Amino acid sequence: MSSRIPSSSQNPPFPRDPSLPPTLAPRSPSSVGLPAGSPTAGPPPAAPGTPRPLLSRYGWTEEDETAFAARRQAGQSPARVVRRDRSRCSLISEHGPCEAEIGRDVAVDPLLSACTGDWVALGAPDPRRPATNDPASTTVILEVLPRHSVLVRATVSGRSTGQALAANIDLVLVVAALTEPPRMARLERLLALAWESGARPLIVLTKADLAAAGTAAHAAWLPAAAAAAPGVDVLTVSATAGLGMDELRGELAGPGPAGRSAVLVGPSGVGKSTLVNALVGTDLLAVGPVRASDRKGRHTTVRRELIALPAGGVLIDTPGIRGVGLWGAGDGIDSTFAEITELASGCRFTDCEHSSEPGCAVLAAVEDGSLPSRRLASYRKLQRESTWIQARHDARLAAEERARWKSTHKEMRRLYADRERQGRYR
Ligand SMILES: Nc1nc2c(ncn2[C@@H]2O[C@H](COP(=O)(O)OP(=O)(O)OP(=O)(O)O)[C@@H](O)[C@H]2O)c(=O)[nH]1
Ligand SMILES: [Mg+2]
Ligand SMILES: [Zn+2]
Repeated sequence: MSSRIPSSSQNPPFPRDPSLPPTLAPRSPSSVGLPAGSPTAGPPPAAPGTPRPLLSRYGWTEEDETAFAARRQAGQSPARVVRRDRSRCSLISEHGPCEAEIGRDVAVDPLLSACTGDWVALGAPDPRRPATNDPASTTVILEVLPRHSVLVRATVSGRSTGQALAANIDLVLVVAALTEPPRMARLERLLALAWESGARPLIVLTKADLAAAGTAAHAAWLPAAAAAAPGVDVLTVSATAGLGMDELRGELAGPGPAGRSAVLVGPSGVGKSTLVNALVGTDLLAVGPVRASDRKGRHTTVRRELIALPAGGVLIDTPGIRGVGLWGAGDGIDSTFAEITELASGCRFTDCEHSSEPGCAVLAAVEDGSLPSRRLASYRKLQRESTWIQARHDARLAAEERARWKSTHKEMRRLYADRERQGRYR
């Protein structure tokens, strides 16, 4: 299996030394940005239909390889985005880690442009661009391949567009610390985003060594998580004491040989990077202390980064979120509030808003105490936000469409005026 991977010290076969993060591995000209099939780019590409051994560790499957066949024939090669920095990405290619610029044909929209976890097609740079001495410029990202899932939030800048945070993930680990009181609304918001991504959410409660079973903090969390996230599994872990870590490892390794791709989301200081370090078995990522006064973190992690785990699977660490805006989370909200969606099917009106309509099964459930009114309020709040974001997005699209028409119109008028002038002077 590893026979296809060059075994020089610059290009170690997998499994690599876990202390060597993909992005910090030593690089040589032969491992940096060379298109597949070039004389110094390592072994010749395998026959179409054969997944690359290194890439399969990152989730590349036989089906992906088959779908890539035409691109491979055109001299392109697949790679996964480990980290995105402005106009370039750190990647894992079939020959090891490399870097590449994002090509001009890749969309600039933060929803569609390359993000951590994306699979991309690498190829020769645009012939229109002047050559440089930078080895990373020998290959560019030509295209972002279709995603099977993507975690999206509304952009922080308040522009009415979404921002892709992590792509091609199987699991969203919604992380919270047992040392803090449960915040149901935040949990519900993150779960709505997680469900909307197309991946499965999993709640991970950290720092179990500081709030062991039987303590008040621990006792408050489990019913809270169950109420905020019906049908979502909850794992209680301690990275420092090793509690629950085998279970987490098992979730990430998954049933298949490639393992699962997961992303960590949650506020600063809950121990996301500490979890990665514990799973990798070394201090790969920086971790920061929490403030003694309010136990808040200090936003130690500043980038989204994908890390391969020795026991299988890959994990994307993310900076702690301050606030996260919903983006197109209609179905995600329905999944998060599954019991309300279920009740709503019994409402008299199909478009019931569960506010004051007669024959509303949801209000009846609040009335008889089987549905907490807090839960309905939270559902309505997220619904309103989602509708508002959608309306703003639609308004932006409409404005862009108008602007496009205006400029086409202008262009046409200029064209007719030119023709008329030419006709007159002919
Ligand atoms: N006792 C104990 N402390 C932990 C555990 N996990 C994390 N910590 C501590 O919590 C603090 C924050 O951990 P980080 O891993 O930096 O948290 P983070 O979620 O990555 O934070 P940001 O990068 O700021 O988003 C550090 O002081 C860790 O040592 C744990 O299981 N038990
Ligand atoms: Mg961190
Ligand atoms: Zn209703």
